Amino acid sequence: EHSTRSFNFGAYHTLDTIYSWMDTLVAEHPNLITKQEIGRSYENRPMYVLKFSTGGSNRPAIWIDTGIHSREWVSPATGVWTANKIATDYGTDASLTSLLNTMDIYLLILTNPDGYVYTHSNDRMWRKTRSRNSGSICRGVDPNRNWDAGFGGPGASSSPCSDSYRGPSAHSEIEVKNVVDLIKSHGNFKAFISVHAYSQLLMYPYGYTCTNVPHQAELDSIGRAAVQKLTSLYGTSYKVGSICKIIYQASGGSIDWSYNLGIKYSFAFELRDTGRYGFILPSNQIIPTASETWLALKHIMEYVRDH
Ligand code: ING
Ligand code: ZN
Repeated sequence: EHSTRSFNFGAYHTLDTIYSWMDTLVAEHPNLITKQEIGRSYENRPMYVLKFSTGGSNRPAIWIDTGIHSREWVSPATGVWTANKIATDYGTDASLTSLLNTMDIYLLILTNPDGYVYTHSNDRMWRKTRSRNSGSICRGVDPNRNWDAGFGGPGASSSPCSDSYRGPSAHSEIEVKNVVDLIKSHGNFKAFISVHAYSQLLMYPYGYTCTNVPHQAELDSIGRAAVQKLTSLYGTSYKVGSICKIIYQASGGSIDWSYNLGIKYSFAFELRDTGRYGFILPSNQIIPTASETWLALKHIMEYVRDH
């Protein structure tokens, strides 16, 4: 690809294609976007975060990650579309422009690069990382059960062969540790948004307990307003609630960790659909999914900017 204009946002792409497209996007928007390698995966693939910034130093920032679970292909596909949307709307969309005049956006599109490659080469339904587990022939850890938030509690497995294996210790997965280190060393993230599929949900903490977080009412009302905007585009229905109450108890999740670190505006999306196609969402739904999700993301980001 030699121009982001010729890139097909309505198709699923390999890691190599997404990584080279990122270089094109950065090259076309050098004053807005930089690419930072936050570390390497277990199999030594670089992990690239796109930083959207118009200046300043260590401005308050929004974190968005996609693709933490490798089979949830519409998530990184939405990440790619979203990166392009931010790049093209900056300077024309007044609200996004004002946001980027005071805040930075960090977007990690392929949070689980080894798993993503494996879903293309071996097993389309692979969810976890690809790390070796000592004493087991089964590979991989669920990277959304590996964070230091209720780690080891209910809603995660201690069995390496399980799809929800928590790993031997919190942050054992280098992919998780790389994100933890970046968030902590930056120290000025105001929102942390993790994008999964599928079920059409917008969730806030906690997953490891069904006890309400102190900011439950505020997060719930932000979530409901965000979903109202999402639904306004094509009528897609979403539910809003805490992870534990709306989907299931799950310990060691990323947004519980970010919330407990002090990042109040911590949310997780479950994108389309509700199960008809599930993880194998047809590619003609990528752009509609990303377009409606953008309205919700923008609502959350604008709220964070204004509070
Ligand atoms: N769902 C998420 C999972 O990791 C979730 C739900 C989100 C749990 C955030 C905990 C925190 O199970 C999918 N589809 O992966
Ligand atoms: Zn997931």
